Amino acid sequence: MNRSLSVVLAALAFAGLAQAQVTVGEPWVRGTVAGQKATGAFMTLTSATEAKLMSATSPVAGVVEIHEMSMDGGVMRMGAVKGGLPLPAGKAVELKPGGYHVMLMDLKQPVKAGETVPLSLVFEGADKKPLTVEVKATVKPLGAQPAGKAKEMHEHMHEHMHDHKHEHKH
Ligand SMILES: [Cu+2]
Repeated sequence: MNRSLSVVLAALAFAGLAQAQVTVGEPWVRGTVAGQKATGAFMTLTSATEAKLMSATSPVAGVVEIHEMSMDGGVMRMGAVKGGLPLPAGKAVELKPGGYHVMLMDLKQPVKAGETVPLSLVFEGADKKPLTVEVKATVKPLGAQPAGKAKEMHEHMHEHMHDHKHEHKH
């Protein structure tokens, strides 16, 4: 083996050890109806080493943000997570309705149940190097219970209103 090749291999081995490793469990996206411009993507993130979810992109959305929902004086608010979503080493962090989520905005088309939505998730480990993980999220129907159509619509309207409350700073 010549000298320069062994140097390259050593560098690769080092990069492999230092880079963050993140497992993405059960990614899904909430389905939308015609005219709806925003929805959420949910999943479980587990990083082997301490890391942060910094950003995400998707071909179906013009703008993607990492959001958190919180109660503020009895009012549900959501907004962008500043400085990235922290992922402690070896601990599963759940992105779920009512909590952290990946917000897909400026949707280019409705996303329908049964389809898959590609997402590129960008993480940053302690080494500050970006790590991109590609996932395919399954689209789930808007409301789960088939009996509650009216309720479903009601809930949907609420969500829609929440969507419009986003502070867009383009
Ligand atoms: Cu949101």
